[in-house]
Amino acid sequence: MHRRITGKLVIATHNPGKLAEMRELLAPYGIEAVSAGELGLGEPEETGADFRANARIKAVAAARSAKIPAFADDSGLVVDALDGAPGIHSARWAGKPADFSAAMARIERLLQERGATTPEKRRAHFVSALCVAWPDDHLEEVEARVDGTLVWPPRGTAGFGYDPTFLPDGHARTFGEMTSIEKHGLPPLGLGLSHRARAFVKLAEIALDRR
Ligand code: ITT
Repeated sequence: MHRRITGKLVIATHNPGKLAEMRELLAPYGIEAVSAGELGLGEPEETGADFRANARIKAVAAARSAKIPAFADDSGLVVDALDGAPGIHSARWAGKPADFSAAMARIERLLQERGATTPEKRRAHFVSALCVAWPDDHLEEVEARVDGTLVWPPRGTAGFGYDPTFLPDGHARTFGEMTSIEKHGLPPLGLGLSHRARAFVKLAEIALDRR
């Protein structure tokens, strides 16, 4: 049985770009959202083997500490020519403090080494696994992806992370050149464009009531 999300929710992320997007996605549903940072929650170690497992680790840890339902996203960029890297290690490739220019340059260097110079050889997708966990360990989990190609040099300053290098299929602008509304591509204007928005549309279907 699916469970509806009502009342207060902690957004279990320490990534400001994601936090902003997750708040925007929740906005039409009348959910009061507080962030893990505002509650002073720690960051659990992401020891899962895939996106879904890591989203679950983050949501369960936050729900148990905060004693209210928690919403987590685990996401990343999966590059075909790099055998799926950086994948679940997408944040780690940027180092600490995060330097995504360096991470995008590293991907480009590896693509060049493999002779991946045409769009067909530069296929990639973003994945987002979303998990909502309740303090009694009930879970709602969804996952989605968006396919595209990697451009070089990076284009645009909007968004976060690898956005400037990712050109979603069917579009002429990278995520870094889109407003957040375009990147989400949500109804009534669209059906969900980004990985996170597509996963969120699935979550809304099973667990959210529009205000
Ligand atoms: P939390 O675990 O605290 O949520 P994080 O940044 O460590 O933050 P992840 O482990 O899920 O999160 O790493 C995902 C990385 O993948 C993120 O840091 C970005 O580099 C990249 N990423 C995910 N979604 C993205 C998006 O919509 N646009 C650009 N890059 C994205």
